[in-house]
Order: sequence, then C-alpha cells, then structure tokens
Amino acid sequence: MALVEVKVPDIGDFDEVAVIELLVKVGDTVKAEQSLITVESDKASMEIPSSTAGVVKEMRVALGDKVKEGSVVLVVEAAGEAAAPAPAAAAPAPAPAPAAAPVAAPVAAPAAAGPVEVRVPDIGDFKDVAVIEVFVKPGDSIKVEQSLITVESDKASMEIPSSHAGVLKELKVKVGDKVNIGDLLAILEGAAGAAAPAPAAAAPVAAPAAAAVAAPAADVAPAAAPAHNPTATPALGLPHASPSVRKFARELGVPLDEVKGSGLKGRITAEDIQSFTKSVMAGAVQTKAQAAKASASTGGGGSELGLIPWPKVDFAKFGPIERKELGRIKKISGANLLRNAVMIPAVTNHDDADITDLEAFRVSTNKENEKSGIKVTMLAFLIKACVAALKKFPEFNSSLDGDALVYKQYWHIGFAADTPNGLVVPVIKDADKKGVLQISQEMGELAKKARDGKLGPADMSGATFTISSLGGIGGRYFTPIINAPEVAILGVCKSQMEPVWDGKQFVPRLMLPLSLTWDHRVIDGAAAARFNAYLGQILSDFRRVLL
Ligand code: CAO
Repeated sequence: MALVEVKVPDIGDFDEVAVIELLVKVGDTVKAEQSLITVESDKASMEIPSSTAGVVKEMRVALGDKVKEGSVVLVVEAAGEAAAPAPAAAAPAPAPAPAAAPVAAPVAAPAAAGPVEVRVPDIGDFKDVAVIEVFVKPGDSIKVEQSLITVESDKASMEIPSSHAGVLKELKVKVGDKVNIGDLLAILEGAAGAAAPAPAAAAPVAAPAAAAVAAPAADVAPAAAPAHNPTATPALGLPHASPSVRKFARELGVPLDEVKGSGLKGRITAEDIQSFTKSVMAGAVQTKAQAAKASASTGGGGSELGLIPWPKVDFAKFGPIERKELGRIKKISGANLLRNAVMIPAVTNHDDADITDLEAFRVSTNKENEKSGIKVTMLAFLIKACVAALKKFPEFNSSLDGDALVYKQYWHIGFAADTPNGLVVPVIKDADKKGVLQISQEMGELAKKARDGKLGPADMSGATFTISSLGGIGGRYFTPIINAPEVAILGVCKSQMEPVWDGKQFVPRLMLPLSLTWDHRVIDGAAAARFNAYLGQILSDFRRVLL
C-alpha cells in the first residue's frame, strides 16, 4: 500500500496560516475528506480535509506551525480505494482575484449619496451558510471592511465585511438565517467609500469538483480575505473555536462564551466542550442561563430544590392589573435575600427590653442638645448596646468560612434603611470607638445619602452585624433575614408602655420588642437567649456598657 503525503490544498491568497488544532493522530484511520487539522488566519478558520483514505503514519505538522498551500500535513498509508492524492486537492483557484478587488476598491470609491445595500460577497461555492454571529445593530456607525456577521459552514467560519461605510439603517439577517452570495445583509445610510457592490465579487472562485470538501474550505479563505477586517474575532471577545467545535457546542447546547479554552491562545477545543458538559451535568458548574433561571423570582431555584414550579396565574383574568418592572435595588437585594433565606438555617428569638430610663435620658439629651442640630435616636443607643453584646459573645460578630469561623476584631454595624427605591444597609464603621452622639450624626448623614440614592459601595460594605429597626413605623415582632456573610441580625419594633410585674405590683414600663435572628450553624439557642438577655440588661441600665 502506497504512502501518500497529504498536503494543504489551495487556500486562496493566504500566505501562511497557523495550525490551531490537530484533529487526528498517528494510527488513526481517516476517510477521504475527513478533517485533519484546523488552520486559522485573522479572519477565518478552516479545516483541512484529507484527500486520501487510509491510516495516518506520520504527522508532519504540530500546533502553532505555519502552513501554506503545498505544505505536507501528514503521511497516510493509503487504502485501496483512496481518492486522488493530496496535491489534486490543490485544484487551482483563481483566488487572488476576488481577494484583491474589494480591498482596493474602497480607497478610490467616491462617497455614495443615498442608502446603500451591503450584500454577501463571493463566498466560493458555499451554499446556504448559517449566520452564527451578528456584530452590529441598527444605528451603529460602520466602517468599510468592518465585520458585520460571521457565517459558518460545517468546515469553515468567516466574517463578512461591509463593502461601505455609513450608519446601519436596517439589518436584513439574524443569527440562524442561511445566506448565499448576493443576499442582502444590510442597508447603510450616509454611506461612503463603497467597494464595488458585493455581488461583483462573484468573480469565479474555484470550486474544484473533485475535492468536494477541500474545495469549499479552500475557497472560503479567498472570499473572506478581501475583508481584512481590522477587528479580529478575539478582539470582539467572541469565543475562539473552530467551526466543528462550534457545531459540537451548538449540538449540545453549550454556551461557548462560558467555556474556558485550553487550546493554543485560549482556543476552545472539543475536549473543553466535553468537560464543561460533564461539569454542568455533575452540578459543579452552572451556566449563566441556569443561574438566571434560579434567581428569577418566578420559581427561581425551585428546580434545584426539587420544588414544584412557581404558580403561573393570568391575573388579568380576575380583574384589571398594572405590571411594573422591579427597580435595580429591589432586584439586587431580592437575589441576596433569597439566597440568605434559603441557605442559612436561621432561627429567631424574641424578647423585650425595658427602655423606660433610656428613653427618658434620650429625650432629655435631645432637649439639652437642641441647638446642636444632632438628634439622638434610639437606634444609636441600640448600636452601642449591640457592640457591647457582640464583644461579650464574639461568635455573633463572626463569619463562616468553609469549616472555619472568622472572628472579626472590629465592630462595624449595618442598619437597614428604607428608601423610595428599596432597602439598603449603610454601615457605621468602628461603632465601638464612637459615642452615641457621633453615631446619631453619622446615621443621619448615611440615611439621607441612602434616601437620595447616593450611597457608594464603601458606605455599604464591611458590616459585622446588622440592625433592622421598624421602631419608627410600628409592629411588634418580625423575623429579619440575616445579611450574609454575617451570622446574626437584630430586628427592633416600636416600643410601647406595658404593665410589668416588679415582684409586688404591675408598673408601667416602656418595652422595646427585640427579634434576634441567628445562624444555627454558628450559634445555638442558648447563646442567642443569653445575647438577647444581655442586650436587654444593657438597654434597661446603660451604665452596664461601661463595665
Ligand atoms: N420605638 C418607638 N419609637 C421609635 C423607635 C422605637 N423602637 N425607633 C424610632 N422611634 C421613633 C423616633 O424616636 C422618631 O420619633 P420622633 O420623630 O417623635 O422623634 C420616629 O420613630 C422616627 O424615627 P426614624 O425612623 O426617623 O429614626 P430611626 O433612627 O429610628 O431610624 C432609619 C432611622 C434609617 C433606620 C429608618 O428611617 C428606617 O429606614 N427604618 C426602616 C428600616 C427597615 O425598613 N427595616 C426593615 C428591614 S426588613 O425588610
């Protein structure tokens, strides 16, 4: 059986192209027309097929090698019925002609007056190639030779450039459409620098009938070459993968832009697609689509938790409705709250604190300080009291990190603030080092910033514990949701006068309802009850803070 050198066929006017994938190895049995390697220029990638059936005896190229027409790719021990030897595939293609025309034309072309049609140029004898990427949208300013779309056959992908400059008025194709030479792609306005209209590129590109697969792959190159688009595929942030890998990904429904490429220059290989698919199946990786679905309010996460789907109700059937999209803050806080509610085994302890004396002190302090403009709030005392309790029970000021607890040696207290746009949590930093007056002042400033929508990330980060006060509004008790990665949160409601038994008689006392929610992975019920009791003691006699 004869040894046959399989060579790179005519690949148009490409001088040298890089080998970016080896699709076969020594010992493999290859069929005639089977893809052997993928090569890539800055505009197109194409697979080079075998002209001969047989067994691969020797690889003559390696990843990264530069090849051109006539380069030996490998040596095959030809099977009896092998096709014509490789060089036959290099059927002469008058490639340089179409390559040259569209590039040269724009330079000399005068400005066009009215709307201009941009059509699919000569793409060899490709028929019905699929649009797989669209780079532009109506309103975009397009330069001559700027890539508009990528089309792909089963053997090659290429970017189709614009023959004119101008503003894109209408895009006539979308992803998934099949296009052919001469098809209308787009209408530009204010167009200038036009090349000869695309169909003119119908300069015959060789379609060597004998090398059925080799020919298209080869023909693509010259057709795409005219573009010489300055915007190479990787610069657009598009996934770097060969046509067969793209096709493979599409078949499996793998989002290519989420796959990390392990090939040359980060190129995505078929193995990358396989291992991504395995990771998704094993639940180790979530696709963006899955994550979005999980976080969507309409039953998000339900499938992962094995829950039945969220009820879908046509509300309009029962009466008039108005639909309003959630604001940005609501969307962000909603996703956080959902995660924290679902992931933390949280328990809430309710208690009451006698703040009769503290409230009297607060009122008198405010009277004395009337001129200072700083109003001391109950929340400021609560922050100070919580710092004392957090110091006594340090696990409430910690965070879980895997199997470890991180005890923080600082006491930054977040407070939930109700704003027209939703709930935000500004943070009083180093509350242990600040007096009640300073805390009150900072809280006032932060609450104003929150209402004005001017809080920055620094204002809202670093909290070690959070207080959510509904005291100014009303209610008795509630179950606040922990602000992860914190491990506890204190909810406070409106204080009210209550009859309290002092051992001899009922006396009127101002009682503050406290609701402490805690993470049962870190804290247990006894510690939570002690924390609340200690907090109550401090609030009933604030001198204890000094102890
Ligand atoms: N009991 C009784 N009265 C209380 C009180 C309490 N626990 N806490 C505050 N008040 C009173 C204040 O003394 C004030 O009364 P005056 O106007 O007569 O002086 C009034 O209620 C309003 O207080 P305030 O709300 O302006 O001030 P604050 O320090 O208590 O709270 C802030 C500031 C920013 C936390 C608050 O405005 C806020 O946004 N609260 C809502 C927080 C929230 O939404 N939490 C829920 C999160 S879970 O969804």
